[in-house]
Amino acid sequence: MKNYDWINHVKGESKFLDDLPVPEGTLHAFVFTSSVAKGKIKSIDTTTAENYPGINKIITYRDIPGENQIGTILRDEPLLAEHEVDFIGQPIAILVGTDADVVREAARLIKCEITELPPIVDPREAFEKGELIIPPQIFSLGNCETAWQNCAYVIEGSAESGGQEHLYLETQSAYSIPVEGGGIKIFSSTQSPTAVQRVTAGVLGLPMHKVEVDVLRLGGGFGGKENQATMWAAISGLASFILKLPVKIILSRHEDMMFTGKRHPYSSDYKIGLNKDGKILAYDVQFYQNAGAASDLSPAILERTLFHCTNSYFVPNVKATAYSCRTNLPPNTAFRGFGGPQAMFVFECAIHKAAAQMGIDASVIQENNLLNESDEFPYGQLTKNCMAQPTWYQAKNDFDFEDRKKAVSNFNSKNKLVKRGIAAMPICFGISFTNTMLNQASALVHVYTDGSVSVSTAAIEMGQGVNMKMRQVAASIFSIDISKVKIETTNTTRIANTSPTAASSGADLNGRAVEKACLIIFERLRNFSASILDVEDSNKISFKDDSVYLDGKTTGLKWNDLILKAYLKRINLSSHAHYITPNIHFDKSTSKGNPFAYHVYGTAIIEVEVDCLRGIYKLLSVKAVHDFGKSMSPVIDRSQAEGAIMQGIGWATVEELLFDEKGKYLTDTLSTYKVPDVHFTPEEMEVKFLENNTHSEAIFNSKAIGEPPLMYGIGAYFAIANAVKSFKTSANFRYSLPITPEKVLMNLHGDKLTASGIVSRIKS
Ligand code: MTE
Ligand code: LUZ
Ligand code: MOS
Repeated sequence: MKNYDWINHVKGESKFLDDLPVPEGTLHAFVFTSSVAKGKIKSIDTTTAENYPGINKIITYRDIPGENQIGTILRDEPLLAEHEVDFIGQPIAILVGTDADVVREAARLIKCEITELPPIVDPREAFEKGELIIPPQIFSLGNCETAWQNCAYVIEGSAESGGQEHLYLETQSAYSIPVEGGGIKIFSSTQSPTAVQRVTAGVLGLPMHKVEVDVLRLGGGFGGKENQATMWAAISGLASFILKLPVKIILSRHEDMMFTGKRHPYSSDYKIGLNKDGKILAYDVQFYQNAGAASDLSPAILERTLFHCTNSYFVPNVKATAYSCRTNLPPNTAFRGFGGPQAMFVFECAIHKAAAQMGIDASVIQENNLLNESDEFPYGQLTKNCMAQPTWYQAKNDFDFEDRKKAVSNFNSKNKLVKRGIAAMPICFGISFTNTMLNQASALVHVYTDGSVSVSTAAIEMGQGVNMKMRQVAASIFSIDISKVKIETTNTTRIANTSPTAASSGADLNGRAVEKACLIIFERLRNFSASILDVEDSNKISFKDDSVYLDGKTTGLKWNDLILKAYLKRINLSSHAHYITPNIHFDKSTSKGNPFAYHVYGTAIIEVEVDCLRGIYKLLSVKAVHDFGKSMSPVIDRSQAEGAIMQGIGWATVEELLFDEKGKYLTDTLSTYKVPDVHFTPEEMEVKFLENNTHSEAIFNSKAIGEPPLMYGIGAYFAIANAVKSFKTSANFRYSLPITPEKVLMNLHGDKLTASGIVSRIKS
């Protein structure tokens, strides 16, 4: 099943927000933002800017008719700064004018005096100063304190992981028009139309039914539009509401990179204990999350970090503590993996360091500790249909892991300046929003009198192919050709109270809702068919290939004719359905429960080659055995896996997000922030489907695919680290992700380079 969207993307025919035709007189908005990371606003003078030709209005917090608040989990983020600023790029005023250039030119004419205060950019410093977003969160299993004494090896260390820019192709954008009755309609590039609706209604002081949000598709979200599209939608909504005219805002790439939050950098300490056979007995870890200046989704991300602190391993004694630290960076936010990758990296560092001390390969410890059936996670859930070992052993066999390891060490013994490295990376990712309440979705299905079908859901199409999957569900329930099914825009008037399309659960949740809604109509049609065919038992009726069958034989009655007949007999051809994930619960007070519908597993093997003179490297191969369940669309799912792997490798290797001690991003352009390009992709990439999977929790026995494969990318870090170690066994580097060529060079020759004064800038 191909994804029809792709054809339109390639032809340039797909529409994105900025392609929507707008009425004449549409205004453009831009923001005047803080240039300092922490300070008190002394004065603001907008008169010169206001008189600039083409400017209609400059809006400050005083003009907000409702509440100046966009926080969702916690109410700690103003839409427009009032008296204080907390990060560079924080909006202070909105400029509205006749075109996109005019508002930007006028922004430079605003005079704002800010008394600078010392900012915090380091999460550990924030922790020390008591700047926590929420109280410390702890997950524990067994008893760590008493377990250490049974350990033959106890290894301690720390690990750093950097942020990551989402780099969705379509930048943050929104367009609002005033509608009759004092309401507004917002077109937004958001993963969460309901968040946009609720927050904008609050800002405007309107009931939610006066704010309609419509989303056609996103040019990528990757989590960056789960919460942070809301600010830009609220800005255009506010401007449009005040001026009673359509207002559009589209950020440039540079603005988007400067103003918006990223993946959270983490700084962590760990202690791991193993017995003499290499079984992990205890793990104690502290995570310091760099949350940025407001809570955004940080508490939920922090929690997912804890949920994934032992990756795909069984550890009987665990204590994991997590701190969400308030700093003066733009609020960090959801990013594919949602705190999971950060946690899994730390555990892999612990294994890697332990292996080095024990004089064995890390893969020995990995294999020795993989989750088994009915093992307990630190949050009390037991594994079920656990595929940690099946994926590991299939990868090991299919990709000749033992032979490849030998080939790598052979290569290394023969080559002096070029070294190879290999690493395995198993993953385990929990599927469901960890906030149980969010695991709901609904669908609205209409069958029109010509037999064509319209489907609305809460799912947002952002390139991941969810619309195609929804079409497949409807077409398959009705047994009609997929061309008869259309997926509508995601719209809060048609589908209310939507959860964000996130947590990889878009297809799972919305697919089930579509299935339910279609089945309701299907049952009506089956009963109706039975009545017109004069059959008593409607179970004898089935649908196949756009036709009605009786006892498995065709009746000559076509879908289109059936629908028209049903309409004439006043049969209801529309249905709405609501789905909730069954049997999930989580008690926040004890941090125990059954939060996930199921887990996704897999194992990747990554091989790299490092030029040990220059520190540069290339990816030779990435091979994974992934647990797809029974894929609904192997083409889409494979492409999701490959894309996620490259995004994960980018995070682990070349994507380095730097900021200075004054809270200013140093990498807010594409000339300073490196993302993997086509030349960087491995020469060989293979994603195999795990054989013999019997999983059956999600729609049509499929499994969520969006986020889990990103975490294979962590393996690239260790493959490179291993290559470096084989050049310089004494290399005793800090675990600091991403492992950029710069860091590789410093690990290889840092002592000499520093001594010769070549390097002053690079610290790690
Ligand atoms: N794939 C593309 N092409 N673009 C995206 O923005 N977002 C990812 C993933 N794959 C994304 C993507 C993220 S962060 C999530 S949570 C899932 O898609 C969301 O979609 P799903 O729930 O339908 O898998
Ligand atoms: N968003 C959220 C998420 O609100 N809760 C989650 O558990 C989650 N997980 C992954 C990505 N987004
Ligand atoms: Mo994805 S981080 O759940 O949007």
